[in-house]
Amino acid sequence: MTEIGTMQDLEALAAEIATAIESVSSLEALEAIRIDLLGKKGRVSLMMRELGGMDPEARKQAGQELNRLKDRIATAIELRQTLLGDAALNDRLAAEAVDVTLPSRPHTEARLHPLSRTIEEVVAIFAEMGFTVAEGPDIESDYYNFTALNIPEEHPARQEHDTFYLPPDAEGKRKVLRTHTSPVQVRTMEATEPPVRIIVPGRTYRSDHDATHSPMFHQCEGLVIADGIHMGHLNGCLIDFCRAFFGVDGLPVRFRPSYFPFTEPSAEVDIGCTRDGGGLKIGAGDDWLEILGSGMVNPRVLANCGYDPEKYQGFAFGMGIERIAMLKYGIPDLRTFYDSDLRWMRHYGFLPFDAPSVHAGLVGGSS
Ligand code: 2U9
Repeated sequence: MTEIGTMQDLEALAAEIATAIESVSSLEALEAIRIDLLGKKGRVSLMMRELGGMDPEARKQAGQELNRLKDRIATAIELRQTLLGDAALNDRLAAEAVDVTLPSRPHTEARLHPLSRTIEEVVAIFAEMGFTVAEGPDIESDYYNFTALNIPEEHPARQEHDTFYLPPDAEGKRKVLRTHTSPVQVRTMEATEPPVRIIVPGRTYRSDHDATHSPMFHQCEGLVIADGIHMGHLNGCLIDFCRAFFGVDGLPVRFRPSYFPFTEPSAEVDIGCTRDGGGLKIGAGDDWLEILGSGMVNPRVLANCGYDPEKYQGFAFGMGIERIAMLKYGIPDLRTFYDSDLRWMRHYGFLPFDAPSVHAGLVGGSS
């Protein structure tokens, strides 16, 4: 067993330790010194353990001395730790200095396509009126795309739709790329009981390609069915929609008689505008611009879908998304929607977190 040294020995030890601590130049080396002295098997800890074998008077004296030594060592280590820590931080700050004169990183924020934005806007307006969104397949049977909608074989509307047909299956039946989103309404009616209040945005296909037609385009259709629905409901709903979509409170809206096999009577919906020279101004003037097709659902279609036409009535409408997006955002050429041109997207695109809000004639409007 080692003897605890005299007070002079402890003083000498303290001085030696102080020198060692002051001359150490890294935090790691300082930690090694701390373990060597104060760790479980450290020199001072071992000396403390020897106190147990001493007589009480000597133990008291040596204990005080050792505790003082321990405190001095701990204080010296702490002081050195702070100094070395500060120095290390200063070194890092000097090495990692930010050069504020460097040019910024290139701007890579994405944009939302105007078609996606327009669909979001249309859906937001109808959602406010209590509609829910319904979707269905792009590839459809002849029945859902035509027959159920009162467009039988040899009906001239079949030619007007310029349909893309898929190769015939084993039974000789040819599926089609849907020419409108109406099959989704048929499927919804088959699957649910009235009341129905749905909006159906989606891709549609017609074999047509020029400055104002694309073989793939987007439609948004709507359907409302319940007991007692009449043309006044169609009127109010579509006037509110036009005013909210174009953001003009008193926007003139007119209903012009038309024909669709799936609605009877049918009406096309125009909004007031002015055309001066090449320009178009929506909202006022003595000219009209077609926006939507609409009508009361043909009783034959109700019956085809399993609803009793004596009990339920409804209205339906449809619009071309490209067309209303071009009008609202002043996009002159339909074909540019599908060019994937980033400069065009930077110009016509939308910031993705700028969600559409419903305005004019609905929430927050003054009408
Ligand atoms: C069911 C019953 C009725 C949907 C309707 C229109 C009028 C219409 C066109 C607008 C421009 C298509 O994109 S466009 O070429 N659509 O005019 N669509 S009523 O009527 C339905 C649909 C489903 C069961």
